[in-house]
Amino acid sequence: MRIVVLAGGVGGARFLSGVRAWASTHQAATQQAATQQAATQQAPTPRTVVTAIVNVGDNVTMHGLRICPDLDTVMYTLGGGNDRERGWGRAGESWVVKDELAAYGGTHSWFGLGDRDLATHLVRTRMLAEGRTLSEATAELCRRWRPGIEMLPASDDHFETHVVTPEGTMHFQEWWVRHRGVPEVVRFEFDGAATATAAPGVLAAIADADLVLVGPSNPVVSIGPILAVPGVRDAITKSPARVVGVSGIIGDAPVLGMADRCLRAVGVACSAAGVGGLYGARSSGGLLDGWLVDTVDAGTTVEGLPVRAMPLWMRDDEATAAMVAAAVELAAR
Ligand code: GDP
Ligand code: FO1
Ligand code: CA
Repeated sequence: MRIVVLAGGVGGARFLSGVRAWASTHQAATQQAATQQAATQQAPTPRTVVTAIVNVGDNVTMHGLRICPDLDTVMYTLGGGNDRERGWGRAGESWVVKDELAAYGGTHSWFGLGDRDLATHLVRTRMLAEGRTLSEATAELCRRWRPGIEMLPASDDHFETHVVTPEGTMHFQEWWVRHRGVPEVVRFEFDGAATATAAPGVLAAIADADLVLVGPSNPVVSIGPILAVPGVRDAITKSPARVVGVSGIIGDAPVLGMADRCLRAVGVACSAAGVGGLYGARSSGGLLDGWLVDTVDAGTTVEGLPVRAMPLWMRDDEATAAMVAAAVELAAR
């Protein structure tokens, strides 16, 4: 079974951890079934493969270093090296370089680059300067972290989320981290989206998938930029795979982050119904074949879309794997 997951940072990473857990259980069950059938004993057991297509819109250059927050969050989380409280960055981090930069009165001291995290950006930036692609740099970094899934940046090309505010346009990180998401958002722009192409393997993974999962990541600034990479949305709508989405909004609020502010900016209600409607039913030109909402949102309807309610709090891998199992069931309907 081939599963493709669209993912942003913290929410995407937690969801992927549960997908990986579900896949490992599913693989073991498939293996057991195969060995019980003497006739198929010789044939190789089909593998359960998980491919994450990760948002690159948050990527930013600071101090000449290329920083990819969502890729790193997914990589550190699945590799067991993330800071669980902050969600982003490394566990056991120290901040000597950040303090030293601040002592110089650095212009970018509002962005917290930890000492351990810096090594990742140094390796990536060196590879990019040598002419390697972001996909290649990501694969190299994953040789250390062994996330247990295939991690693909949505695009290797220049692609950045910018925020248009009444005071001017700024990078997404400047809006969210430097200005704490306070400036009013006129609109989000995906700089580079017109000419970017999907990274190697992205469109093929979607075309070959049995199931595409749209994680509970921020629909506007995590999933939105992935779908804005030319060819990606089209590949999903044309894929023979079923497409099931998971709501990151429970009740009338996101579990964490700024999705409420982002949804307001695009005129969509901050609710499971609002986000389900934004993605839309594939049967009527949208993206999804099924939509998972939390039990508090039971009764949610989205035109043309089967909706199932179940607990959507990703407390641990077990709870998240149960969400994945429900998505698989919904896809089989
Ligand atoms: P970011 O890039 O770090 O902002 O992370 P993502 O975009 O991948 O994920 C953020 C989204 O994940 C937010 O809208 C959250 O509401 C959602 N999220 C985080 N934890 C949970 C959870 O336990 N359950 C659900 N359903 N959504 C969650
Ligand atoms: N988020 C913050 O709120 N403050 C920071 O100083 C900060 C630094 C940072 C450094 C590396 C990295 O990979 C992520 C970092 N983040 C920080 C998170 C980043 O802004 C994320 O893109 C957002 O949380 C939304 O995805
Ligand atoms: Ca993000």
